[in-house]
Amino acid sequence: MQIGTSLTHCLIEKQQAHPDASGEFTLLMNDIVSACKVISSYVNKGNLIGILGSAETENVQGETQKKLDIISNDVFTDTLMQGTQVAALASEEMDDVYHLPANAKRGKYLCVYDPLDGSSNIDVNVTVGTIFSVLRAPEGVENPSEQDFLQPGTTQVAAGYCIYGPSTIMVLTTGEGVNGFTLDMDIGEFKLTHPNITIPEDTKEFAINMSNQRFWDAPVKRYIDECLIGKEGPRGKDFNMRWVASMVAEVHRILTRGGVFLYPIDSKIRAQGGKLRLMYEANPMAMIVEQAGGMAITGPERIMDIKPHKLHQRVPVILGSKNEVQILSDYHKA
Ligand code: P6P
Repeated sequence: MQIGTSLTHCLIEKQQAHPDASGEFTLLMNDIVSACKVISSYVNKGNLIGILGSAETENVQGETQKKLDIISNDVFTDTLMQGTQVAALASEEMDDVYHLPANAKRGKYLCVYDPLDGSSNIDVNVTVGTIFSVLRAPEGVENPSEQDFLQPGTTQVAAGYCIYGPSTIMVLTTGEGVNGFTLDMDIGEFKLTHPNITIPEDTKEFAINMSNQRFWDAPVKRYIDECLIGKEGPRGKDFNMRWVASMVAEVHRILTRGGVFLYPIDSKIRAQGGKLRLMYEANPMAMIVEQAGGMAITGPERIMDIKPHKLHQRVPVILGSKNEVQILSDYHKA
């Protein structure tokens, strides 16, 4: 596909490449794209329309919700429900599975999403994004249950994110590589700008919240210490560090120029299993990273092999440039 091709054209071309395709997935993707365009518009307007700040409510994570968290969740949920391609929905911002109204037409997919990841940054105008994962719904089930969502990452039909930064960029994989599309806001169209994204296998850049250093387990301590020693040490090169506190921004940087992102288990969050959520942060990002030639693990195991046991389950996340993540994998096995 040529640079500048519209996302709509690319989706239809992909459908045509699968003769048995019904067009339902294309419709679902179109709904996701529409929802992200609306969220992008709200994010870009921010305080101009008084939607920044906290909503004085908490989500299931116990996190204070931003007004834009709720607005983004409503936009994504309503757009997909009305698009008739899903049988149920789940979101970081909703405690339970969202069941469609009794008279609503059901589709053959499930979608689980973080409608505005990194939203703690929204009030300080730092990049945020929407993360989504598409799964198959069970056949003949009117209202899929939480159990129906608890599929390992390897079963994802598609995964993607829309990053609301200096540009709004939709990054998407359906299991055949990763492509990025930039929103041309003058005409409201996403255009192919990043075809066949590939993560460099090596890097000199790591991303971790260093304030948690005293809580880390030995393998992560060892790896970060070696990065900080630099070229005089066993890694033989100096490293740079980044931490945006917005996973979408970190992953997008890694897709663009390489790097390794770590939100590992530590003694402070061990009881809850980790910080990031498996179903709508770790799994979709892991599919994208693997499809771009990178690696995504919890430390001891591949993220996409995990059999989920609850909808808002948290896991440790280490992902990025394959050769660096492999070192961390080896350290967890040592
Ligand atoms: P901390 C945002 O809240 C998020 O879920 C990820 O996007 C981000 O990587 C992480 O949490 C930031 O966590 O502990 O640095 O605020």
